Amino acid sequence: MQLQSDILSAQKVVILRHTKADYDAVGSQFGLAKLIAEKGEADQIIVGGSLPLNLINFGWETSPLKESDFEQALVILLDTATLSRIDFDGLNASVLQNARQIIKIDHHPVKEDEYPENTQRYIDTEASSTSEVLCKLFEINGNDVSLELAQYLYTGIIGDTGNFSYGFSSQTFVTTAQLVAGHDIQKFTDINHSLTVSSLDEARMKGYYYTNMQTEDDTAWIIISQQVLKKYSWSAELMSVYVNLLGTIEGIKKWILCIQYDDLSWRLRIRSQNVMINHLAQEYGGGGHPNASGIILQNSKQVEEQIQEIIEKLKKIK
Ligand SMILES: [Mn+2]
Repeated sequence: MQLQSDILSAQKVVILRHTKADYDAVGSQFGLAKLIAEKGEADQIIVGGSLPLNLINFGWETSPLKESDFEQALVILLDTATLSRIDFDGLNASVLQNARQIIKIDHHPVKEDEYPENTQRYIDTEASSTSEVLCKLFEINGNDVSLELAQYLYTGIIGDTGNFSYGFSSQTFVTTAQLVAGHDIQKFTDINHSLTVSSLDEARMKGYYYTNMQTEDDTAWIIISQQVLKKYSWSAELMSVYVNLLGTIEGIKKWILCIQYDDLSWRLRIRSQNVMINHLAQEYGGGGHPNASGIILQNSKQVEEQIQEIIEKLKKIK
């Protein structure tokens, strides 16, 4: 097929994916880079985008992007429904104007993707993950590729299916079986394990959530001040990663994390299972999606009262 040969014959390739990268974003990105390195002709393969704190220790690496990277390049955009979510590493999407060719590969269904008109799209909404899309597109067989390549794509598949607990089809198993063929299976079970373990510090953060969260009916909340963060030397940013732990308690349908940053301002993250909570965020100058919204409150004498007021209002949302 033309698409595969365009990718494998390109001399200069830039591979990007969405911001707040997850395992599929990064797994498909590095998996494709490795595939091009092993089977393609490129002498320049550029892999960009910042990595979230919880993925940094996973052995992935990206390089800072420059505008000149895009000149005459084949740019491949992975796992990202809309262009505005692409991680250009601080650059503007206008750098795409210098690209020789643009290809989008994804598994998310979307009507309007904002991508440039000349973008070639390959979207397989039946696939569990972009990593699975790549496996199918290139008919990847583990016997013909390195262990490292197979591990990247495997990580993407188990990332988006939560270790095969949702969002997969029978084809996902066929594709995955072919992907791991010929390699020591222990190298893949090691990945399953590494995705479920956390550092001692992270485990203690989660423990803090479970110990200190409060609940009433279907609402859960936790308030974490700078005082607490300083006491344990935790960052507000990393601590916020676990906001959805509040939603893992039986019967909880909406929850809020109120956390204080270094500059003493408060970020309130409101989440819900199926009730709409964004109007509450809007009421306080915040915003977001129906099930995930945020509010920023500057530090003041009234801030604690304000937080309590917001929690009370959240409890009443049905
Ligand atoms: Mn994905």
